[in-house]
Amino acid sequence: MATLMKAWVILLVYLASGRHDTLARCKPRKDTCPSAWTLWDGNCYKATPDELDWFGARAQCEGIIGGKMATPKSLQESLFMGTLALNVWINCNDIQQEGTWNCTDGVTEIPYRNWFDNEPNNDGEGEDCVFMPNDKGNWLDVPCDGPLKTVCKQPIQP
Ligand SMILES: [Ca+2]
Ligand SMILES: [Ca+2]
Repeated sequence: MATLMKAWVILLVYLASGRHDTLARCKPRKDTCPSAWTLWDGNCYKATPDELDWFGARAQCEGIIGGKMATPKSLQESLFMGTLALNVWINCNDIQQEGTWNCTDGVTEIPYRNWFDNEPNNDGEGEDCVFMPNDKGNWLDVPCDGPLKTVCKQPIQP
């Protein structure tokens, strides 16, 4: 009984102190990204739930998930994306012209490249899509049929 009283006193002191308000105000703002998206450097990110071919993954970002299939602009962004999902498609292909890589975040062209040694090599019957397989952020060209997840990206909401 004494323990219960003590707990009540501690709770009342806590509530009276206003500390709970302070703690609430110190929480990171979550209203900048939609629920279940992760904020990183001014953009919101979310991994797709399903493993699909490259086109299906891109469509899943633009459809049910929202945002655009991401291409990292830096090693830092690649490593961040690796915390959401390993083994992902990124928004790069050389489908239009063999060897000319079209990399985009769905809005602007991305000049950043991080190929593994001896990649891209358009191996076998041709490899036109880009796979980021590990947490080091290196890229390989592979056939576009996967199936793999991807990471979707969108700007923070105003
Ligand atoms: Ca190719
Ligand atoms: Ca390759």
